[in-house]
Amino acid sequence: MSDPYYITTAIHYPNGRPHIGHAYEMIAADAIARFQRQAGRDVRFQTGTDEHGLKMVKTARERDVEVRALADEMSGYFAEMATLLNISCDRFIRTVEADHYAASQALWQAIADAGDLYLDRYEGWYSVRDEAFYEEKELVAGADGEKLSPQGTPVEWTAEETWFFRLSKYQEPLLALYRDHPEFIQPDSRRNEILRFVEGGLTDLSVSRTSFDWGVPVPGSPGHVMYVWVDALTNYITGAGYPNDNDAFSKWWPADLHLIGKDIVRFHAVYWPAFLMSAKLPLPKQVFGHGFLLNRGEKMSKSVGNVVDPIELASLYGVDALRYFLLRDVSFGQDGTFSDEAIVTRANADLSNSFGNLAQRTLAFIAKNLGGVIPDAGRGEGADAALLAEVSGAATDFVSHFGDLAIGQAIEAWMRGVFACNAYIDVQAPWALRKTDPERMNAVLATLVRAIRDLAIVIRPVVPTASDTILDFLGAQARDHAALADAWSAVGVTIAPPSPVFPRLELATA
Ligand code: ME8
Repeated sequence: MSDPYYITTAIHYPNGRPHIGHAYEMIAADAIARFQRQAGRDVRFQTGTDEHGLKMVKTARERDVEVRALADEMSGYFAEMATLLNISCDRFIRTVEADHYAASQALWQAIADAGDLYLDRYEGWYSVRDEAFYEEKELVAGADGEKLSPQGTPVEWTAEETWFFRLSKYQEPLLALYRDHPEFIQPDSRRNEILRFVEGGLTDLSVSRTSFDWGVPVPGSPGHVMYVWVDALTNYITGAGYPNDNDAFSKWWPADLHLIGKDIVRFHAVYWPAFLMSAKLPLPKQVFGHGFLLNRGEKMSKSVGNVVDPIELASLYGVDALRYFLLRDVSFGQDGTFSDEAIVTRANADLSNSFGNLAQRTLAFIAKNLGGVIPDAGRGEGADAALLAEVSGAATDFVSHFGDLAIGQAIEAWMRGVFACNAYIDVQAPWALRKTDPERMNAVLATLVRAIRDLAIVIRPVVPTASDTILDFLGAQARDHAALADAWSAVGVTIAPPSPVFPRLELATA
């Protein structure tokens, strides 16, 4: 039976090449998508690029290229990055695509039909970098006394005729949503921020632009294009088949999870549900605002020159090591810091020295001493059952923490299983048993093979390539969580001499 699970990332502005923050979000969403697939869910996973708006227009102007050419080029880098990082998305959406225009216009029409749009003159502060309007009271003063957005970006005074959305009408329904569904905005710290913002009162939102034309045309209103956030948010329903594919839409919508960064929670937790309420469409089940990645504790910015290219990091240290580091060391939901040293230290400690070494020495031992044939369990002892129980407990804890999006904790639980295996192998010393008690040696090896298989299945959403390599060595077919409870044994499977799956990393020097 199909049990759909629809997960999305934010769609990224292709006004420059992707940076490590974009990679982080895709990797986290990918691990969640893979986890849900292994848990037996029918998963749809969408990521992509958000190509309209003034920010794109201005960047194109600065570079003296056509906006569409800029979008095509940069979007290509994001798609390339997704492939390189092993992102298992079902659709990489671009907001310039025809079905996305159709979905945006249909949503607009539904909101208009609800009587929630009116024409007026907009005057106020706008940040092109954030593509956001701010009220005077939200602005902060910069170093030279200039006005800045609460995100620290420049703002400019804008005045034009635009369509307005009656956001104020949705203040109470939104507060009721947050109250009745505390899980709607997570983590709780972000929920509190949004609660305070909405309790402070909502003003109607300017949702079209007339000063430029790089956007989705407003139906029946020549000269107006949609405010970029209206069409951007709509990407989530475009990908689910809105408005024409009813089967797909009823299967995938509402989304289970919008995974986004903390700077854009307001758009997802206030504007988006309000648009959907107005159009009488179901609301997503959860918006999760992850933290920001900092380079050695510092915010990354072009002017500081500390923006890191994720492709370069992946090519230096490997995709799996990078994925593992980001998901293990950054407490999911909070800001986290990275450095080459931290990546190398973590990957070597957990992957090379612990899990990799466990798999390598067990499989190489079987290859060398048993002609690669995985032995029968032979004479089992209490220690064997105890180890398998510990590994099974670690797997259960992993699944439960991961399900709650406590990803770092989930990985810690998995490491407990790895440590238990390494302690067991040292105590049981199969290399000594080879001469003194080969039957007992067989039992130890069979136990280890079973434990390694289960640990490889569990960590697979995080390090998919390495886990599959280990499982291939073992001739293990099933890779779903259901397999953890089966009676699998690899008795009689012949393994080739393995090569290290997690090579020891050296710090790259600039
Ligand atoms: O905001 N660490 O696009 P974007 C972690 N197009 N995440 C980061 C980050 C960092 N240092 N920097 C950015 C947009 N992000 C809109 C979204 S969705 C309908 C439209 C995250 O390219 C950021 O929080 O500026 C966001 O979730 C994503 O990268 C894309 O950011």
